[in-house]
Amino acid sequence: MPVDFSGTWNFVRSENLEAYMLTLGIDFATRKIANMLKPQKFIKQEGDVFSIQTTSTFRNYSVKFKIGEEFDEDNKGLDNRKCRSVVTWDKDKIVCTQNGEKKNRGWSHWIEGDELYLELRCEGQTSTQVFKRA
Ligand code: VLP
Repeated sequence: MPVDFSGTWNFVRSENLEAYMLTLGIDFATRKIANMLKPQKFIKQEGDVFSIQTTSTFRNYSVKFKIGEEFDEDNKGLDNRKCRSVVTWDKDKIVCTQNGEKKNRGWSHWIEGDELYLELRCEGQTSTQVFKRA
């Protein structure tokens, strides 16, 4: 059975978000707010088509993609840099490569038990976020 990411996921904890945001050039005030947030993720997976909505009291971010198909990503409300992104399967992980100005930028999602993991990568910094199924 292939993994199904669909569902509502509530923030549990994050690691190293500050360093990740610094590599993206996020300003001081925004970082202070972002570090306090407990975002929710709403994921819809239909075959190889995904939509991921991240919501918070501060800002929201949505992305839609099909596995293996490149798409333009604007990162609006995050660092606002445009990327050419693509998501692929690596066993039971989905792995996004965000090609653009920042080197080695991307993220991965996977599930362990009832927890959703998100690893955010940019230029040698890695931040991990953990969510629990609502
Ligand atoms: C930017 C860095 C905080 C901080 C400023 C704004 C949206 C995979 C992927 C969907 C993400 C989440 C990015 C979090 C980076 C914070 C506003 C936070 C709420 O998720 O699920 O593409 O990239």
